Amino acid sequence: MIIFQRCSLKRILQHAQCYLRSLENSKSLARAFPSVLLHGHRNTSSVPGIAERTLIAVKPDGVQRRLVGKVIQRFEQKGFKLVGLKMLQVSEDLLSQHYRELRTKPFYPSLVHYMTSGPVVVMVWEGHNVVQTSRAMVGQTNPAEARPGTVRGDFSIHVSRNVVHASDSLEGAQREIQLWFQGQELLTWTCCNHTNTYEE
Ligand code: 3AN
Repeated sequence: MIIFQRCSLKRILQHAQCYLRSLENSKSLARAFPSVLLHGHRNTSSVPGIAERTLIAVKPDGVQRRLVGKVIQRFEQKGFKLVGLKMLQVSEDLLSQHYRELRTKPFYPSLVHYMTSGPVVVMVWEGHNVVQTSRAMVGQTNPAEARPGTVRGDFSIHVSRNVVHASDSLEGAQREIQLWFQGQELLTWTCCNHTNTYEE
């Protein structure tokens, strides 16, 4: 009887330890979730880098010229997935963080003036190699050098009014996404035509 009681007590203790371990695991998952949303580095698929994310913004000239739809259409047509979208009037503070590398450039004051002159539409797009591909889709910084077929090549003439912004590296994209978006503003959703975009 005493032996039986010891055995069942041992088993109860083992179950309790197992339960506590699973509780701890789910807590650490919950802690990781917001960062996963911001960085877009989940890998829920066998296709590597499928959840890569980048920041694309239609600047005030693009919004004024009613080019928002055309920019979105290009990214949708390509097959990338929209996971965040908003329109806002940018503050100088946000801009100075966004363009921190350009603060010492002679054109910086006019850049800030132009970027705060009207609303901006900012988006997060997701997909395989999206950072590099979207830079190619957007084209060279100077529209005079941007190839036809790119957004800047097709819709702009001068470097000071080049319609869109696209993150230039994976690290840059992560930094900019965190700067422009709150974690809960980014959605994780499944595209119904996923298998027509990627091979599983
Ligand atoms: P990109 O936007 O292609 O990453 P950056 O980061 O060098 O290029 O420049 C950021 C923004 O600053 C450009 N999109 C453009 O609006 C502006 N800019 C860059 N170079 C000049 C320049 N020489 N004169 C005026 N504006 C410029």
